[in-house]
Amino acid sequence: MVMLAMMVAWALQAAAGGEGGEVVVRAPLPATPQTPATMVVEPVAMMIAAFDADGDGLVDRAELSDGVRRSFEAVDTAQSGRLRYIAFADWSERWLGDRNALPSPFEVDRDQDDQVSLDELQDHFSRLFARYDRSGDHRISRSELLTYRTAPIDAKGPTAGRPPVKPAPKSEKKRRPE
Ligand SMILES: [Ca+2]
Ligand SMILES: [Ca+2]
Repeated sequence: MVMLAMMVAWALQAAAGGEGGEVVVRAPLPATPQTPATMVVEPVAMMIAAFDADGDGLVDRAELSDGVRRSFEAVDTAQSGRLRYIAFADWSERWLGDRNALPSPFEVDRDQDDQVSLDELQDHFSRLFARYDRSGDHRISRSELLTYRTAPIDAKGPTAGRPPVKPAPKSEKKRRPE
């Protein structure tokens, strides 16, 4: 009984920070200047990065086309060779993270038959490859997949205006008919 009382007393003392101990209250660290997140990765760039099959951190064209084909076949479970727009949205959600991520099916479906074929998808990614491969060494590095944002997100998204050709007009507000 005495032992228990001593233990309780010791526990209370310990909880109080010890005899004569100072209770140190740490203030939050001084606020550091907020730096805007200027390095971002577009959904399609995330997908391309994941195509690196041999783990060298670079994506070459063979890895790209293999990866595109695998992504297509994973969604085209009926092996029809075509994705209707709903199926394309499934493809987008699975590989780009969102049904509305770019590229849109309208961009990819070049012959506008309301279906995206594997060839059309390969063709689109081939053009993306050429755009991302800024150094022209036929491999895409992670640094080439980064996007540096110094301005608000361009509504045109990842497949347009990279790199910016000209400064965007200050205001893109819709003009109302007078
Ligand atoms: Ca690689
Ligand atoms: Ca098509």
